[in-house]
Amino acid sequence: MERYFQPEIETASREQIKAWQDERLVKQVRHVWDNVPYYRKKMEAKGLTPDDIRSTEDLHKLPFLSKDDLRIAYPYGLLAVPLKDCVRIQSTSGTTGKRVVAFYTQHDIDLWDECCARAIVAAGGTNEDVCQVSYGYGLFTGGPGLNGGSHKVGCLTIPTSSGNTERQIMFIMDLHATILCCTPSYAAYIGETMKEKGLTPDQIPLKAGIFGAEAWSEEMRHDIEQTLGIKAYDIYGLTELSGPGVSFECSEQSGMHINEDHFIAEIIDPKTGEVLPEGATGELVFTSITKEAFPLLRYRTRDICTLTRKKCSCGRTHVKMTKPQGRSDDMLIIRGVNVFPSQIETVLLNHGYPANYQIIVDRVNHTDTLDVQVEMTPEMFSDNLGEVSRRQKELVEGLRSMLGLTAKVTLVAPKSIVRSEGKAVRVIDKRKI
Ligand code: DLL
Repeated sequence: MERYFQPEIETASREQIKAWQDERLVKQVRHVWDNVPYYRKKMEAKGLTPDDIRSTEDLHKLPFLSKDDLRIAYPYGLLAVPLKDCVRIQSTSGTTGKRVVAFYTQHDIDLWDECCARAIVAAGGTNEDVCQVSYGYGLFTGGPGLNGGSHKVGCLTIPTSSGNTERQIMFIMDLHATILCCTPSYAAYIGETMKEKGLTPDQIPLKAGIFGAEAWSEEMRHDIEQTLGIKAYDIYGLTELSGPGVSFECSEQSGMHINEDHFIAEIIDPKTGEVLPEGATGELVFTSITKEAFPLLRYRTRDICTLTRKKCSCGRTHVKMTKPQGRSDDMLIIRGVNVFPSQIETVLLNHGYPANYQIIVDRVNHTDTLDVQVEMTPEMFSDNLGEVSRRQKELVEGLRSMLGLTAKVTLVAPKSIVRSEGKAVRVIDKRKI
């Protein structure tokens, strides 16, 4: 039977969810107008006052916020409460420029922990579970977020943080960890290392994994589930909105429920900013309606995905988002063709390769080059050059039919691509350097 952390919220009627959103949005806009001069100026520039926002139907009138705004307002410019009311910051590295610094009141942390608790319960967690949190702790939100959620559920929490894989495995085995929380690339690495030690899925006490913070494909999910003998659940979030737990997967494992009592989601056309209808693919935009310290209105995530309100078999009524299919700013344009790293990953996994690869893009004689370095499994590794060349050709063909582009494929020895204990570095774009 499906269990919920907060059943009255997670299975509330659509009317109830809309009523919460309407009321909280109006209150939040007033809070931001009164306390954040930066945002007030942006509203004034559009000729808006809080009176113009009476319900979620008026949301589209508000200006967007982007990472650039966060940079300009760094560090305190978007803070909406006195500093004495804040108890924590978390931070994330931007691709360029200043780090993002997000602030929390104690109330903000409590709500964030609840969002993560919902994810853990959706993955089958109860107070009988032993939950190992192998996301990084510190400024990164992964460790603190899942740690807080695990406490709320009442799991025995093992705060290993990331790294030291031998010790991770020792704790999983010795303390009988049943839930593992980390990035999917680290989960794959832990699984690979356990396999090398001769541990079979039935010897591993884990039953579920809560993996997010980076893109991962269905094929990678399948591999991790097989190696560790678990069910692997996706979790999504971003520092600007709190951290992990903005949305999470349920037993249906087909998209992530957005915690709509805290976040209003919209999909927009990334080029024009126009709001797109349900079912359309575009950039995800969030408005946080319960955050006190760092409320963001219409924040552009750059993540590309689709929303659906189709009834979910788990009983939750909150809207679902697909796995982000890429980022509008991470999309590579190679010889004029849009390429998402996830497409390349899908081809590799479909051909039986592990998700250990690196994509190197360069420009030689004014032409873009795409070099995909792929690690072989120990079983594939061979001295037979003919065999290696056959495999390479097969992948070049697979990539051509997925991308419509010719890539160079280099097969490399097992374990020769550096492993990540946090988010994996998949793309090296030398054109920008
Ligand atoms: O990655 C928060 C998090 C921690 C989520 C642990 C899940 C688990 P940031 O470092 O600010 O926060 O990065 C946010 O990571 O805009 C997405 O592009 C990407 N991302 C997060 N979760 C997923 C996911 C955390 N499940 C950025 N699938 C977001 C794909 C994800 N991409």
